[in-house]
Amino acid sequence: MTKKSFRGFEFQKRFCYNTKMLSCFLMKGAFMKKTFFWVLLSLFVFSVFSIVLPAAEPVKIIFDTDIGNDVDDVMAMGVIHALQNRHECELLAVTITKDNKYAAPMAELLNRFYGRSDIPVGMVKNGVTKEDGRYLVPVVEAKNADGFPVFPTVITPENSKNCTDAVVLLRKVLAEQADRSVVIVQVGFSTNLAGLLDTPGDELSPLTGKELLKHKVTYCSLMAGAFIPQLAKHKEYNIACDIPAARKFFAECPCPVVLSGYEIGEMIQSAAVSQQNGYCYVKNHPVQLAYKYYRGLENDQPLFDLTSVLYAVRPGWNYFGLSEPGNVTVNDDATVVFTPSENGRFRYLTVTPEQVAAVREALCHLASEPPQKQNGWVR
Ligand SMILES: [Ca+2]
Repeated sequence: MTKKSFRGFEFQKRFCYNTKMLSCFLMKGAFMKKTFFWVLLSLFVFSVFSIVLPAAEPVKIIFDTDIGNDVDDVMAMGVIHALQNRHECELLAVTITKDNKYAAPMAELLNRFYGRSDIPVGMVKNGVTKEDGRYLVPVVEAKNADGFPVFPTVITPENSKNCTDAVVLLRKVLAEQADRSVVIVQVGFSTNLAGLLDTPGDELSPLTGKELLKHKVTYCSLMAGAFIPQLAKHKEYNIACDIPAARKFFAECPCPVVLSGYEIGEMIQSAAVSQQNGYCYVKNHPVQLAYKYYRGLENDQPLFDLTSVLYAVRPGWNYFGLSEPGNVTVNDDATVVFTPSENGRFRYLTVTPEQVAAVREALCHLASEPPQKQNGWVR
């Protein structure tokens, strides 16, 4: 190659390079413009939808429980706390229908374990099922090798009789909430809610208990009754333990009620393997310990109460089907009768085999999810 042809080649090469750079620059500019356009459009759409579709508010829950009888109440509290970690619900209060001095410490112990020791706990007055049951005493009284409690609590078996009356706490919490903003999850007896129905207006609220239920509560999610023909004679425990309260509540409750019947929990059982392995992120886990004393870690457990929590917080997730509306009457022998009615306030849950699998998976994960924060009281 001559010097001249080399220069010509160099010029050609440089020209090509400059042209390439220029086209790159122009393309980059176009790309930048395009990107900028899409960013602007996304921001616009986002801001419009932020105004039109505000973020879903957490579901405000009151958890009314006979904690200390079956262990599913304990697991249900684990589910509530896991859903609160996701900002899907807010636990306003726990009200207890098991009249035992270890029940309120157990509820506080769980709230404290999940970092929410300030949630108020109310105790039933003159309630039923006074016996200790299988797990309350060994969990509440659990001690470390140094003799200190594994799960220290402010409410103790000795002072739990001084807890706020559950009916008073229901009135107080409901009075403080906006209209139609609360879901009551009742997974024990109807003692407290029947008591609430009887209350007149007072210094907490001019509204009667019935009016508080009507105005403040969106609906009640109950684990109670049985709704398949094969269980027509079944005397479901939550009804049978306080039949007068159930009859009163079912007859007079002014707000809608969704029922998880006995058949739902029976169909949806936790896997024992979840209990054996899912809770091992901490040396002493109160849910696992209660399960061990009640059911034994090698055994499966029906997830009765957990289904009522799941429906209350995620009603639109297609975990369950719903019956047609109707009315429910409670017979003297604790059996229930559902009568379809267009204007009925009651519906009950149904499940397909596919839904059983999905609900079991969701509940096993949620019940065993680690707390987001701990307050250092678990040793
Ligand atoms: Ca229960």
